Amino acid sequence: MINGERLMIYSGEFHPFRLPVPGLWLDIFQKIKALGFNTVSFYVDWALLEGKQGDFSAEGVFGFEPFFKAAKDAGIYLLARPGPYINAESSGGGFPGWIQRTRGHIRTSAPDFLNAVEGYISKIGPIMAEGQITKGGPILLLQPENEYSHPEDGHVLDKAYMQAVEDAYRKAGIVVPFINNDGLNYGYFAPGTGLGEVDIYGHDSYPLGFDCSHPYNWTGSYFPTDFYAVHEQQSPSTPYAIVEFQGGSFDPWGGPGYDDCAILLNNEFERVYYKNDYSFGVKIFNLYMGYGGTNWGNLGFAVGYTSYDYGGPIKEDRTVWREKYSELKLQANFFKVSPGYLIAQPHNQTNQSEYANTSEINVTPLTTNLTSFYVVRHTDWTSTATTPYTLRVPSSAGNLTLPQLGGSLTLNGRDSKVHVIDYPVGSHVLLYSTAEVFTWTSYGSKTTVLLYGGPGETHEIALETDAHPKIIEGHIGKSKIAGGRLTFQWRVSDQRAIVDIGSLTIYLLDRNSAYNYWVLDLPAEDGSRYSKSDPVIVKAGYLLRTADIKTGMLALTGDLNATTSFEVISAPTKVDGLSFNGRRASHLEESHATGAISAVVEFEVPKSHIPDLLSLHWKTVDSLPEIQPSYDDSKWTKADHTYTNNTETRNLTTPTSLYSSDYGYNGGSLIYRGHFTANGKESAFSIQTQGGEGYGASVWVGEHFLGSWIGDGDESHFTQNLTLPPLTRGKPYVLTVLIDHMGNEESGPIYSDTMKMPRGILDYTLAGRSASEISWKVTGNLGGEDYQDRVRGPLNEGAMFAERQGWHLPGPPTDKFSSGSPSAGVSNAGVSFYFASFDLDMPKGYDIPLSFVFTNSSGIPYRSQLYVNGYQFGKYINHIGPQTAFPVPEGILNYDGTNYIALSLWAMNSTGAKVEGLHLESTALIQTSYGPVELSPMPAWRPRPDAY
Ligand code: IPT
Repeated sequence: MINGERLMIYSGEFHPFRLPVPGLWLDIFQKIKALGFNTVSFYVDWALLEGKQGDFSAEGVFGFEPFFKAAKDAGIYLLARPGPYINAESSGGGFPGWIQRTRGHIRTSAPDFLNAVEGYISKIGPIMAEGQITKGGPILLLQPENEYSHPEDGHVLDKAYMQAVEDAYRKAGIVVPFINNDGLNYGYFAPGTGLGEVDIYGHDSYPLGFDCSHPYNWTGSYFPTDFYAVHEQQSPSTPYAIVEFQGGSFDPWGGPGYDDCAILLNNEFERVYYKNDYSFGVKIFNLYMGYGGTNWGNLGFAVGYTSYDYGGPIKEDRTVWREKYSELKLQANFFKVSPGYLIAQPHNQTNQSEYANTSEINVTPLTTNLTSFYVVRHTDWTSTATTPYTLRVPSSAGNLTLPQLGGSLTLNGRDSKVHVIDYPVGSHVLLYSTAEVFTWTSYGSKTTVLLYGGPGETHEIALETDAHPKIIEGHIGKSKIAGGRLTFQWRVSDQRAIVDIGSLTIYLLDRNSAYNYWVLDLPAEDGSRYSKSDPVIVKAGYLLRTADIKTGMLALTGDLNATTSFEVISAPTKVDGLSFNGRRASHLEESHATGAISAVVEFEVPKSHIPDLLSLHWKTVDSLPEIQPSYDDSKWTKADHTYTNNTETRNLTTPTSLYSSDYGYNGGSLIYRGHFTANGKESAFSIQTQGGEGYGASVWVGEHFLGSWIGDGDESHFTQNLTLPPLTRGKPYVLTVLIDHMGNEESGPIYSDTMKMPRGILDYTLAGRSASEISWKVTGNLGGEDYQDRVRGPLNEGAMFAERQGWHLPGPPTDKFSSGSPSAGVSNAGVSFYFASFDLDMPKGYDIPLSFVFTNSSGIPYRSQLYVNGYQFGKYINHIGPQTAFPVPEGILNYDGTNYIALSLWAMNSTGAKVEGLHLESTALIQTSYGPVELSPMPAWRPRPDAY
């Protein structure tokens, strides 16, 4: 119950830290709200807030107050998931790199780890507490930890740790219920289980897994059939909650790409798998992800690349034209108007042959004293067959075989339906509808119902009435009026039909047309968009965001991608005027038949100019001065610790630790310098490095390039056996090792401590010499955990010279640099940086998302980082991929001013590399009410006197 109202929590996941533009948060919330969802679930990434232990900061793009405000403005509740652990394909699963230095097992009550956790919660807890609904904020629920479920073999869960996390949140002022996210329905921490128990039990489920390379293949997936039965055993007193259900998938380095994930987890997946979840009576339902976003600035874990599009309903560029977005609108709206669902008794999925006339069809009922819901799917849920069936179900009018007027229903391929029996709509009751209910409204004496079906399907409804049907538009098929009951059939086509039956108006739509209808809450009197008040239904096009009615004028806001005809289908009060995005529609039509008003809104193609990147005036600098004899590393960190705490995943095998986190370097890239004096007999150098999946490493002795491990996307560590050139006896030499740090691993299984897998040099041998004869220095980002850029956070910068100088920031001192384009590139192994700036003057009133696109015909091994106004928004690996297009949101890009880009080019073999093609591309042209988008803070370059 929320403020006295019983709600199904219908939620999508969205991570503000993956869209570092607070000015766009409302955009995402509105796009989720427009689906009929009421909630968003979000993680907090500890690693971005406490880059150094005790130095916590949640300001600017990492702030929460604007996130809470945007949620409230949209009328969205929040489920807060602040960790400490989140997983989430984030570096370290959300644990800061310095956690690698704790001695005890992570995710246990080991004192130094718990101390770190309590320190964090003492900071994040009060921030979350301020956002709770009890203080007028949007937060309804809080999830402590995440999937605290999988102990390593030979261990048990440390329940005292879970309890300590909860205690810390309560101490910080959290009063809303705790919900957990069990890593499948194991029943851990359900109410009544003692230490660590939560208020509401919940679990996650990803039945199709995370391999998008066979996007049409559903076999091998698991298909849950017992979720409700298990829930009744585990947590009968709490609403059934799936805290993460699969909404897409992540994709690894070298993977097939997110468009394939969007196919694997498409609208058909939503229909079959989500409806299966409804058959279990799920009441708290969160889809992971609703909007994925971007792993900008090294925040991701090693396995994943920059895009976190996730194949979700809202694409990374914030567009909403994936069909899976529209499908969700049909489903979520149904539950908004079906309160019976919340009290319905789910039935067992087995033994359901009694309801359908064929065993190919599985039917699961949910029943109440009045209404029942029948969830229909193929028994073989992967089936693509077209299966005719009839349904035999009990009703208030006795047992019925549907359809009643002959013929059969059909299930077309990967589909699932919810058929309703004795379903109230206003003061009417549908005896049944085989077509699915999208929504209905009831105002005064008039009730409007929207039903939909798949193309070509036959559907049938019946209701008790004496009224004769009046066809207002289109046509229907067979009908029958007898004994006070009206029954009629129709065949679904893209020609809609409208039927009046007394005070009831029924719209018969095909699914594709239904996608164009929007159900919008009107604000309550106090302006709140949490309004449970009566919505308007409007047929429009691409997106509607908000609706208001004042003195007969319906004011809509939203987005268009084409000239669109608007039609007001239902409104609680009389509407005789219409405005869209503040402009009044001049030519209103009023339908004689329905009384609905309509208007056409023109899409106007704006003038816009997108600069040609490669023809900009580029400047370049060498960014590997470290290999030059004159280079001075006296300010570097000495890698001289003979001891490390970090022995969970391997024992230290070098004389001093060369683990980057032991020296405070936790992301981006790493450079090591190993000093030794030659005896002239060294012939081979072998070195084992570890940077995480997708990483690579290059090694020099002096200026002489020894070789690279270019990486293959899979290996997280590698041993290079390198041949040395003749060295001169008695002469000092420096080995320079550049390692890509791809982010830390996650730490799912408890006691595995995989997050502690070190980054840097694991081991080395200089043939004929003892290891201790090399003395090492190390650097990562300038300052390490005392990071320089407080605005863009602790992980945005790496070890490269130009980064340490801060030249990736806006306005670098390019007058000192030479001219040179990334398309010319370099002819040796090494690192160069390229700088350019350009102005944008994008038209107001439009959303024109832009991507930076690399085009290369060669597979030459190189790595590139793209900085836009100082934010690292791309890590491109030419020979691994798959990502070539890097969306950068407005707000990071200045659409009305100057933009600075910096590009690193790490050529990994001795013949060099070049960026053959790089261009800016717009991925959509949308006329919108949204904007202007406030720029994220983007402080410019200032000299860094301590940089080396
Ligand atoms: C689940 C995590 O809770 C979530 O953070 C994310 O990592 C997701 O997986 C995959 O995208 S864990 C579940 C797959 C066992």
